[in-house]
Amino acid sequence: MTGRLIVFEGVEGAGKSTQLARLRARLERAGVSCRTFREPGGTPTGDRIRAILLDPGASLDARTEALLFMASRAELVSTVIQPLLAAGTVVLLDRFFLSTYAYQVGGRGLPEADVVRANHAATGGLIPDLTVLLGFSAAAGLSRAQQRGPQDRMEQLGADFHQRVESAFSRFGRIDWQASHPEAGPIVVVDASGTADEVEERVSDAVTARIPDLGHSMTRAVA
Ligand code: T5A
Repeated sequence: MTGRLIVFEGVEGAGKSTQLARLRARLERAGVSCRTFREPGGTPTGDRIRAILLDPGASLDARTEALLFMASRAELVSTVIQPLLAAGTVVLLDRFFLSTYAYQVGGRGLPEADVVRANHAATGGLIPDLTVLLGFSAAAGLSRAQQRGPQDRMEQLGADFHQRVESAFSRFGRIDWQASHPEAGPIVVVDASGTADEVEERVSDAVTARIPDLGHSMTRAVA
């Protein structure tokens, strides 16, 4: 089995963490070696950057914010993800650079070309094998996230900001957008409405269709 990078993306509260954990459980039942990480974070330095980025009391310029997300990413990619992929591990990642495109370009309005260039420096050109983009409404996702307790700095940014983020994620699902952004790799949009069990089945089907060897492993484990 070769290493694979599978990314989960979507608006706040879309169910990324829930579905990532469920896919990991399915893969591990199938005997697939698998690790999970989230952005920002995943390394000691990244976790400190995460604390700054999500601190509701922090005031950050939009460019500072974008570069901090990318600094966390650079550390995670070079010290953790690349070695794991080289060792043949399947890496499941909760958010990657499509989040920067959605939040800092779509939401904040930073110039896309600048962000794409800086992001390339952060990732070293690493392209996910598959991005599972959970399609969900920002309003419904925020309401789920709010039920968990106090809002973090990004959640506090208001309905208009999060609507722009949702619109950006919708664009990323389009074939023409993907054709003009080859650095993003293959993206599959999965409807994230319904129960967690229903979404899990859709995610599993999508991964099986796009990465057949992983799908066959999961199917053999169920049979
Ligand atoms: N960000 C991140 C940027 O601005 N730029 C970047 O480059 C990057 C990488 C990260 C923040 O940083 C921003 C985006 C974010 O604002 P985070 O806490 O990691 O912060 O944020 P989220 O990824 O949004 O985490 P959430 O936990 O809010 O969302 P998830 O992971 O999508 O949702 P999940 O699975 O935790 O589920 C949320 C709740 O809904 C329930 C769960 O049990 C949970 O309570 N749930 C369901 N309920 C009913 N039906 C279902 N199908 C359900 N699925 C889950």
